Amino acid sequence: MKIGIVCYPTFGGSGVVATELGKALADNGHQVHFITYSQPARLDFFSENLYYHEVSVSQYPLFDYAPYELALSSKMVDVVRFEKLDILHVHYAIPHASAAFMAKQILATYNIHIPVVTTLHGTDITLVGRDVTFKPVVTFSINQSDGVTAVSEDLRKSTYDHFEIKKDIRVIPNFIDHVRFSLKPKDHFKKAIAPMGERILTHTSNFRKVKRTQDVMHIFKTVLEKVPAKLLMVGDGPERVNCEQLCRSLGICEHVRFLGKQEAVEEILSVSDLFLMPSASESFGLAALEAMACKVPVVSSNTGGLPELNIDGVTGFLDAVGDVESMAQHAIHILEDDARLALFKENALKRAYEFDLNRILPMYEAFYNEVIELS
Ligand code: GMT
Repeated sequence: MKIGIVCYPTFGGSGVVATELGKALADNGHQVHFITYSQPARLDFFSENLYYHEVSVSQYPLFDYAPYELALSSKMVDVVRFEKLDILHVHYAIPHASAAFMAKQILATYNIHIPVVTTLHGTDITLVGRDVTFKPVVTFSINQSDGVTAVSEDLRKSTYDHFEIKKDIRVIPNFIDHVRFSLKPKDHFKKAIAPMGERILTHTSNFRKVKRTQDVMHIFKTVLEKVPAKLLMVGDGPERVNCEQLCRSLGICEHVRFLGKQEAVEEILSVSDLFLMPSASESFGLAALEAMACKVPVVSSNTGGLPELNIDGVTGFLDAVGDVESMAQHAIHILEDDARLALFKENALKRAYEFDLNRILPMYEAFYNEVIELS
């Protein structure tokens, strides 16, 4: 198949899933064309089946806001026509699904039919998409897509609950490439971070409000009272500065390292004993799956799609959003006993294998074929 993939080329979950999917499809012999405004973060190598088309928006003094969506539609038209694509797969509804609708209409004037698959990732439905400024367009463009997928049952339900959707939504969960995300021998790094054999807790995110990064600080402070530990905060974003300040006022800074954005997350996860994800909303929780694939149990909130990934009492624990006391007690329960920790680690890895790339990739391929046949 010749597949066009449209996504945000950033470190965000939807961009990561889109990029990893494209790479895996290319490895499986498909020709994959990425259409984005800059090179996707994890697409910095050559492969004969991978193509990258940059969307550039002309600046003009008249524009306070340059019309990116129009430039994107035009680029989709161009790539579909000249590369003879079989299908367009857009990740994150805003503005990709409506830009694809526009491209599809234009292509029809050239007698070209291009099926469009939209994958809903989370905040495009749960946060941004629900905003009245976007809702009518999001609803329309989802209904106009030839196929729609969501990354969890919960996101599927939430889409039906909050939008008037007539289309079937297929659940295809996030996946993990165990070749990249696996326990790596990084003992020297572990020693440097935790010289006295302290437990290492990790949080990775884009430090947006929805991630409740300050909860991570409160949880860690309570853990520290019972278990010698270190905390690694990976990533960057608007809440980082508040988090750093809280860390200082809680007096725990000597045990906390803010590492900023990191490429080799799997190496940091490889030295970790526990992953914290106290998010206010999380459609799936890809970062938690990445941790589990590196044999790291997860203490998370019980919101959104997290209960579909993290099994309470088995791969970690699930607590109500904001219940930092319970999250801390669960973290201590896992960390204070070597044998218990080892069991949780095994369980986390076993569960991660249920989301192995090789199990999920065929779901997308089958869905593309279905959509092409029916549209
Ligand atoms: O979590 C983020 O802030 C990034 C966001 C995105 O859209 O890029 O991630 C969403 O999509 C991921 C991939 O499908 C999911 O694993 C994340 O759970 C989801 N984030 C939220 O729902 C908050």
